[in-house]
Amino acid sequence: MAAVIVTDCKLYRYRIPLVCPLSLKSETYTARDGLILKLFDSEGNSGVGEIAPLPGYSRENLDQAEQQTGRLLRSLRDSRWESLRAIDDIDTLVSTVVQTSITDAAPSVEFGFVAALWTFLAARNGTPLFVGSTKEYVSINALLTGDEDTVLSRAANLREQGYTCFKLKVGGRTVDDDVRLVHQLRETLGDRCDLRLDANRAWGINDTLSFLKQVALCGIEHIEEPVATFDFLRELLNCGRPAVPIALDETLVEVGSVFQLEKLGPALDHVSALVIKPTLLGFGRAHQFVRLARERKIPIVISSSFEGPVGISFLAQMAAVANRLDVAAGLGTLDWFPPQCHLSGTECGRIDVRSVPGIEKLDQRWLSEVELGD
Ligand code: OSB
Ligand code: MG
Repeated sequence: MAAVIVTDCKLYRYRIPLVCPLSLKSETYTARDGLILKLFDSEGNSGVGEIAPLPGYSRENLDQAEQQTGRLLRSLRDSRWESLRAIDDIDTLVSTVVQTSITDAAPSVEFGFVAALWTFLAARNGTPLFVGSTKEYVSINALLTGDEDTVLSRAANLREQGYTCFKLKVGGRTVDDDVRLVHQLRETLGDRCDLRLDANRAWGINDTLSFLKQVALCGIEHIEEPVATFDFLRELLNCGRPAVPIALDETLVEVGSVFQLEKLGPALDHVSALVIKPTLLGFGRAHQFVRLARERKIPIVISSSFEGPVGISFLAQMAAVANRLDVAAGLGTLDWFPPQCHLSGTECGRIDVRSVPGIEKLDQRWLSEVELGD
């Protein structure tokens, strides 16, 4: 097999207008900005990856990501991609990437590079992206945000369309209002749908215990990140099995490694799911958390950071192989994007993973090529 696999690359900036405003931490956005990386060989094979730091969540901003990507591409071009030889499985890909400077890049940059390399290799070898994946579809949860009326009417509509898993953001109202909304939502959904909650670390221990007790009979699959700090989390999990199963999301980004997470000690036994966001963690660290979850038989929820269709379709492929059973992925965020960006199946609560759509999902007018220089 030839040692040099990539002969050319292109980098694009995109700005995709959103169909409804996206409120993140302190700001509201009407468009999503990011980068698309494309790799080519001389035989016409190509791979594509998305690099889209999320404002308020990623430590790197888009300008930094773009500069890092340009530097990496130039240094890899100089080494003529010698370090990236024939790679045929995910562990080899990860360990090969670790030998390059890609591994030191910001998480969103590393994730986009791995996706581009991985889709490139699959195209060149004519193999499916993740060999061993037998699923045709991955279920996704609908994300419910906004005021009570919006939440309840959207939930009813999406349930009609075929969604069977829903995730409600809590923590932005009083505890009493959140409790009431969860009960109303359960009534709207009936008892055949899965319902997840996400508090994004809104509460202290007392509010959390009070909330969990009051929704304990609502059949909640899990609640992400109820408490504000790692120490509170350990304390909560050490109170015994919580009234509602607990899932970790921000904690994984904060601790950054399996080693640090294991400092939860026996409290880790009371964690019911890991929500894994590869754009925020980087692919390598996401992969480590996937392995930990598999070892411990904890369900894995591969989740988005509001990537566009290129990023989401790669994440859906990851979700298809992460769990043995179908665990709904947190990939319902294309609802914020124009219909052209939607992936096949998303209209009824799942993503078709038999094909991996690429850059053709993006309108030319949203793209501008970045000059890479010498
Ligand atoms: O709080 O889980 C979150 C997206 C970006 C940043 C933070 C979060 C999210 C999501 C993604 O909720 C969608 C999902 O997990 O269903
Ligand atoms: Mg979350």
